[in-house]
Amino acid sequence: MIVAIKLGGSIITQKSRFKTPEPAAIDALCALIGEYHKKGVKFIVVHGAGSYAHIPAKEYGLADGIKTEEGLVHYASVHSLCEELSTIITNSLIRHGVPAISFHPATFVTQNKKLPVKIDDKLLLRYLKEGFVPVTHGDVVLDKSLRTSIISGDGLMDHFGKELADKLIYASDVDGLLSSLDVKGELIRDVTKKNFDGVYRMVSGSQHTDVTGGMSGKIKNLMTLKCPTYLVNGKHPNRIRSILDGKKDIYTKFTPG
Ligand code: IP8
Repeated sequence: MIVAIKLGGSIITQKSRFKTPEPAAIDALCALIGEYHKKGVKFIVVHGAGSYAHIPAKEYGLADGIKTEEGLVHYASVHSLCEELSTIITNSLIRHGVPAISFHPATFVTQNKKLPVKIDDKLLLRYLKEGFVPVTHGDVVLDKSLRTSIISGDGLMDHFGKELADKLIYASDVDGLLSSLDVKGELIRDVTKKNFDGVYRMVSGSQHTDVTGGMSGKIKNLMTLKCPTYLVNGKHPNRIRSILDGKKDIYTKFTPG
């Protein structure tokens, strides 16, 4: 079974404090990935950029590309921050016995008008086949029209969900998809073709600084994928266990088709 799991920026970092990782959450998630890797699950780990990149990317206006030569330096520094966070994740996975190899989208993805036109993942998939666990993340990338743009980890998850994954798991800081973001918000456990339109209308953007669209951006493509997608609270690793074991628990399952 191939599982693409996204470790959301809101759980692996403190999203409103620049460059602040959450070591306990990172360790717990990487331990869980280690446990199931040893049981034979083939993981592709995707992580968000959290407070490492969202804050400076917004400050420099990188979502709409770079317009000055100074922008090149901003682009490079945001990429470097993404790499820094990726190294933290990769090292944690390695500590848990996972042969994690980091792939940075700036070096294998190109976009046009903020949408991927080429995701050259041949080598990544070769590593997966060899038994490694590829790690990739939201990043800045070259863009045909805008010179540069941003790819969210969600864009990469969509790609793996269209190509080869059997399950997509998004671990964030919420229990799943909620009917509203206020206290009255109730968990929507199942999303199918039947109830999707109504569900989409209910969903508003993330409350945090997020240059790639938050929750509404996330669910848009889920019903076009080849496999189910699960939204789960990553602060409760047991719930991710339930997903991997095929058991019911607190999470939202999207079933396309
Ligand atoms: O946190 C965003 O990736 P995400 C990447 O997965 C940058 O949305 C550079 C802000």
